[in-house]
Amino acid sequence: MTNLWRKSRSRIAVLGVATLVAVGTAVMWPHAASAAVAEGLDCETNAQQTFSLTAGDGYVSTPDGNSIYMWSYGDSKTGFQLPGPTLCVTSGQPVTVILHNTLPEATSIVFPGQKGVKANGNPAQPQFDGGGSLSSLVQSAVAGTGSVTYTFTAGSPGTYLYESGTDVNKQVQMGMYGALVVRPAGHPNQVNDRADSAFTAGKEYVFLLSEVDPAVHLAVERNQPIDWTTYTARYFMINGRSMPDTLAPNHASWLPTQPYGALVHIKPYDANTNPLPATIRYLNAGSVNYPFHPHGSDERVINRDGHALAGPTGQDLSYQKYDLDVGPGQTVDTLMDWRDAEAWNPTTNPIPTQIPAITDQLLVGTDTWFSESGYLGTKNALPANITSNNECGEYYHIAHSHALEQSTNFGATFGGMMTVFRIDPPAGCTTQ
Ligand SMILES: [Cu+2]
Repeated sequence: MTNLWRKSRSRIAVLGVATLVAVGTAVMWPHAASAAVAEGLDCETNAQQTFSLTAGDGYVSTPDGNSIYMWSYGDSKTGFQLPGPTLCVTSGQPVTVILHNTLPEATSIVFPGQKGVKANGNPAQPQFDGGGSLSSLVQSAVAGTGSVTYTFTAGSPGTYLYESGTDVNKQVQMGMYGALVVRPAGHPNQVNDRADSAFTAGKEYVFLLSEVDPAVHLAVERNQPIDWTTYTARYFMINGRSMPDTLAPNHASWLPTQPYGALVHIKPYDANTNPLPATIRYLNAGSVNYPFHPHGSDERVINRDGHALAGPTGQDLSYQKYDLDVGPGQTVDTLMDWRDAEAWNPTTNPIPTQIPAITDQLLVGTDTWFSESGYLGTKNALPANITSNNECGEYYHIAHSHALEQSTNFGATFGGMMTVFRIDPPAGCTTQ
């Protein structure tokens, strides 16, 4: 993944992310540590659809050097991670989630959108204390050593949050959330039961969006009261990472508790060689809307909150959208392809591009931060001993929250809820 990472940050450098350049040039990026999936959705799955999660605490890092105390659902075998594992199941099949609690207070899991959830065999339902006040939206596991087993039959195909149902404001802010992907039975490479929701196998991405007010986390870490009247989110995350960490591969060794990257990597549509789109599944675990968009192209919204956008007799109600408003608690599933492949063809779009004079190029070591092509075109000759940032003619588009304060790291632009979409040439990239 070294080249991918280096090339990704190169394009961002063009956009003026000075801190990213500084970080990138100072470090030799190691390869991902034995990652099963280096890019895109990294499912936790098994034939029994039985998962063991441990609610616990740990730290995540932010690109500005901060370290944030968090709570999360870790895989019981591998420990704390943010967000919780992405659980992939098949619609109509039974699911079991065993929650172990190591936190200093009771916690639980709610599965919004799933029907007939049971907790230790009883219907999942709100809990009240002796005074009649709501204590939890669902049966919880007691502090320290408690456990509870949730069971349900996976509902309609799509994407769902799972998150804490206990002291929700605090615990979800602290990081108690994850993604649940429900696949249509017999069609693992469709988003829903409709044939037109098919995507290219492996070109599947989850963007779990969230935010952090570090003051809340510091108060919890120090066992002090939380002052919600001053709540101000300072970090904005995709899959528990902020830009530029969003570009690093899954299981990057330097982000040991933040295993999921958020770089989308696709090829242009081609009727013969690449007829299917990629799918990107958005989830909002935060408290405000996240208006997310990639530059350069729309996405097709095909599912909301785990339901296909279809009329009563199967009419296709999906729609093309540039700016995806993902509301708190909502999920939005999209298809993304790239249709202007003609621009790649130098015989039909022979726009010449010139490499600037060497003195006009920003050179760092043997890298150049200049893309040397203004369109999705062929690769031009480069000066000797120079590594370009589109070595095979690939291209990068930024993708981010258009509420621009959400594209910052503690106020420093650019960062936060931001990543890139990488588009490879139709023939693919042999160098990466
Ligand atoms: Cu934008």
